[in-house]
Order: sequence, then structure tokens, then C-alpha cells
Amino acid sequence: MRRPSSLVLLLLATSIPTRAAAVTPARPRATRPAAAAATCDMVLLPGGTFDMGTDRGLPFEGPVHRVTVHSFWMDRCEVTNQEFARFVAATGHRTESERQGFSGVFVPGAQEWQPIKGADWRHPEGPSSSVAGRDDQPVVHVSFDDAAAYAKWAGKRLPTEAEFEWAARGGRAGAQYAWGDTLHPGGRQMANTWQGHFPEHDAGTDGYPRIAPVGRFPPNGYGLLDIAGNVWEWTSDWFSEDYYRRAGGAVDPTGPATGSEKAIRGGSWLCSANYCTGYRVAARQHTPPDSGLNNLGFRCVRPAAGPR
Ligand SMILES: [Ca+2]
Repeated sequence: MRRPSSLVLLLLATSIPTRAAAVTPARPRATRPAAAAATCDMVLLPGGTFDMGTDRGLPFEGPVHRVTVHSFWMDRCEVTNQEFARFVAATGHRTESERQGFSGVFVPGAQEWQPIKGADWRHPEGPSSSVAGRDDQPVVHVSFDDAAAYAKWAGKRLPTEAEFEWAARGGRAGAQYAWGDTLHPGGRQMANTWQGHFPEHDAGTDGYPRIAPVGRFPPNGYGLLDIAGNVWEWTSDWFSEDYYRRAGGAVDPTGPATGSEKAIRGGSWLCSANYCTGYRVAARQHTPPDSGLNNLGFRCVRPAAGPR
């Protein structure tokens, strides 16, 4: 049963500055710039060794520890409603939100999360809403199992936390964000986030007061789109507050063996400077695997040796 706490977990993080972590520079192979939002192919990331986490963020974002990941392919974009619809049409999959009859929706007018009956991936804000005209928006209200089922159907899998952070850093040694150390370089909005004081007011100066279609913001150094902001993304790792203390030197770490919550990455359209700041490359949050939320989606990866 979905626990009510899952609806508020994403509200717990506070804004804490982070120290840039060192990254062993590596150049992407066989990548090319994203020409358009619709170019949602896969990107081949290089392998490498980097300093994961931060010692100046939330307590569970550290300690900084050295990790190695091998080369892998990653979806350039978050999985969209159109892609998820193909999966559902092919498999008849029913999401956990559909089976449970409700899901978590952030209601701006109420300035809080609410369990909304009839909210699911086809009805992101509740039964009166739909995904008509939202083919290129990331699918939301998908649980961990829903995301994993899609990944298996697509011949892929969900990324580990280490893979996600390595990917988000995009080859930028020590950067705080996927695009560098300045949140708004030249005043430019680099990700779909929340402008203003959360939860009272989102000025929407990035052009998207809610979820944005994928690919509307600049790619990072590896050509990945929306690797920060828009929607949080599931990883395959169980979450543990002390895992980083025992993960130093790990090669392709896969997280704790067991747990009650999954680690999620990337931040969302609800992340602001006064709260969450989940768009930092070292930022992490956690939520029960049966969570359904309208700011949580996913993207997939596959081994470098596999077919594209
Ligand atoms: Ca926004």
C-alpha cells in the first residue's frame, strides 16, 4: 500500500550550498549534439572515475567518495507519455496508480501535495485532466515497478545512482550543476525548475510553470536533456543514508542490497533555490518504490556492449 509519507518526502530537502566535487575528466564517445527536442535517441557515455557526492549538501549527500563506472548508453531524454503509451499498448500494463485509484499531485493553489483519486499517468492532475497534447512531456505517476517494467520491455534497465551522477556531470570536473558552477549563466535558465519562493509562488520565468516537454533546455556535456529539473527520475538503487560511507572505491556500485525506499535523482519543476535544489548534480532524494507523483518519471540505460 502506498504510504502517505511518500507524498511529502520530496518536500523535506532544504537548500544547502554544496562544494564542487572533483571529477576525472573524460570525453564522451560517439555522441552528437541534440538537434531538437524530438531527437530522443540514446547517448553512449564514456566510463571513468569520479568523486561522487558532496560534503556540503544534505548529510546523506556525502561523504564524497571515489567511484568508477563503465561506459553505458543512456536515454537522451526522459521517457515521454508517447513512449509510455506504446509500452502500455504493447503489454497492457496497468500502473500502480491506476490499480490503486489515486496518486500524488502537487496542488499549487493549496501549496501542498494531495492524494488525488483518479490521478494517473493518463490524468496527471486528476480525472478531469489528460495527456492530450502532451505526447512529448515526461510520463509521471509511474512507480518504480512501472518504470522497471517499461525498461525491461524496451530491452533496457534503470540507471544506478552512480551512473546517473556520472551522466549528470557530463564530463565537467568539479561542477555543481550539469552545465557548470553558475545556476543561471548569463541570466539563462538551464533547467525546468521553480523560480521564486516555494511553495507560494512560481514566477515561471523559465517558460514552464509546470512540466515542460522534454528537450526544451540546453543539453549537458554529454548531450543529455533535462538531466536536471523537469521531473525527478528513478534509479535502480535502494536508498540508505550511510551507503556512501562504505561505497568508496566501488566499481559500478549498485547501492545497498535491500531497503524500503529508492534513490531518485535530477530534481523537478518543483525545486527552487529556497527548497530542494535537487537540480545539483550531487543532489539525491528518496521515496518508497510504490510512489506515484506528478514530478517523478524516469529514463533508461543499457550496457555499452549491447545493441543500440
Ligand atoms: Ca519551471
